[in-house]
Parts: sequence; C-alpha cells; structure tokens
Amino acid sequence: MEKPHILQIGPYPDWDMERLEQRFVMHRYFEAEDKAAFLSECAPQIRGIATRGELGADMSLIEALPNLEIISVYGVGYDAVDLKAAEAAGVRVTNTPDVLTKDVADLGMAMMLAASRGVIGAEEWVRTGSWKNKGLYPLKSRVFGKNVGVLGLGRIGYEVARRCAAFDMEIHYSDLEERDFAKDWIFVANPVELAKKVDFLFVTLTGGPATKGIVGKEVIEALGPEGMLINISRASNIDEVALLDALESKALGFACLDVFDSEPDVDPRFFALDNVLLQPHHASGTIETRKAMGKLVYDNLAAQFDKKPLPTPVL
Ligand code: 8YV
Repeated sequence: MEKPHILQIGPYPDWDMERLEQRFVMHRYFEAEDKAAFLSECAPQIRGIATRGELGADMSLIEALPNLEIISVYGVGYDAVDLKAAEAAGVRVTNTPDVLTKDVADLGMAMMLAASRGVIGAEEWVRTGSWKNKGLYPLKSRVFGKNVGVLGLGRIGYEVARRCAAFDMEIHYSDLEERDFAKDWIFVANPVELAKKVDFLFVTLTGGPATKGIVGKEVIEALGPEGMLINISRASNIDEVALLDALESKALGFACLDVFDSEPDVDPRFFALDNVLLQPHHASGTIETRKAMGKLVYDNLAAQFDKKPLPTPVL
C-alpha cells in the first residue's frame, strides 16, 4: 500500500518523526524556502496535515489541497485551524486534549508561585553576592489565603482551581454558566467583576473569535496594581497592547505569560519590564506530555487512513 502523504507545518521531536516517517511520506513545509513552489509540487498528493497548536491551517492552505482528508493538531488548541473551511471541504480535524492538561496547569502554578515569591530575583540575589553585600532579600506577599480567579473552567481551568484550592486559596471562576462540579467555588459570571474580586487571575479559556480580547483594559484595570495576571491559554484572549500599557503604568501589578501575539517574535516592550515573568509557550512542554501528544497526532492520522474511528476528533 502506498504511504499517505502528509504536509508537516512545524517541527516535531525525533521520536515523533521516526514513527511518522515509517507510516507516511512527510513533506516538511516549515523547511521550504519557497512555500508556494513547495506546495504546488506536493499539493495533489497531500491527504493529511500534521500541525502544531499554534501553527495553523488557514482557508487558503485547505483550499490548495484537493485531496486533503484530515488535519491532525499537536495541541489542545485548534484556533489556528480554519474550522469552517475544513468543514466545508469535508476535512476532519483532531487535537490532543487531556494528555497535556495537568502540565499546563502546573506551569501556571509554577509561574504564580515563582512570581509572587520573587524566586527568579531571589536566585539572582544569591548568585550576584547581594545576599552577602546587601543583606536580606525584599519581603514578598503570600499566596495562601488569597483570592484567585479562573477565567474559563474547562479541563485546564479545573486543574488550576484544584491546585489553588490545595494551596488554601479562595477560588472564584467565570464560565458560560455555573458548573455543578464546582459547588465549593464562587461563580462570577462577568470577567470584570471576577477581576475586581481576586488577587490572581488565571486565563484558561479556549482561544478563538468568541474570546478574542476578552481580557481587555477593563478586566486588567479591575485586577489592579496589586493584581497578577497569568496566561497559559492563547495570547488572543488578552488585548496585548492594553496589557503592556497597564504593566508600564503599573495599573496592573504583574503578568506571567506563556503566550504572546506574534510569538516567538515577542514585543520588545515586554523586555523592559520588571513586573513580568515570560515563558516561551511551553506549558505542555514535558517529555512525557509531548510524547503523548505526538502519539495522538500519529494515532489520529493512522485511524483516518485505516478507516477507523478517530481517537480525539474536533470535527
Ligand atoms: C502547543 C498548545 O501545541 O496545546 C496547545 O494548544 O498551544 C501547545 O501545547 C505546543 O507548545 C507545541 O507547539
């Protein structure tokens, strides 16, 4: 049987490539210098796209591939895929939910704890001799007993809330409606009201047009000069210019960010700030989770060409 041809939008670790190449002919789009020429050469053979959470398949790409059957996303977020175009073209879409949930929540917690206790600055204090020369590190305020808001109580939001509860924080959340499984937590429908009530605000929403810019000037200012914003979802959920303005003017206390508009080309305004903790979109970046994500990408593609049910379909 001829191996199905797959268009690969972004790089994967070697352990994934080995498995994918055994079963498929992989066309490395991300390595092509002349993307249009590369595409016009391989387009008629392509039956699948393997992409990454943040790297997309837009309408023009979907339309350029007449024999496309499936888009397999390496990530839980599939906002970079044009779902309407995929549906119109009868193309299936899969993602990698569940396997990354706890790691993403863990990075959110790690950022909150590190930022609020000044872990990075304190490490520098030791290394640069300030401890010996200047004395004690400036005191920080505590996390336990504080109010935390979770904007989006989906799988990742739930794991964040559980972790915060274990840290003896008071949990508030916003979602489309009150959740039965969250009886011990306080539901606040409006994100601005949520931000007013809490010291820490986690953004754990799905990305996409419905939530674009939901954390705008109003939410950010409601969180206030003592507040901390933690984003482990999609950059598009936050109005980045409003965020930068608020961080610069100290209208917002602190932001911990794993995602950025136009990443990896992060706005240099962030680099001048001392009230941010910046991470390179790696909340799902553990070896175990990335292996599980890669396996799901492969399993979904294989299921499609074996005419079996897709393990984790979106569409
Ligand atoms: C990325 C993600 O896919 O799950 C998502 O939606 O954004 C991430 O897991 C991952 O960083 C690979 O690029």
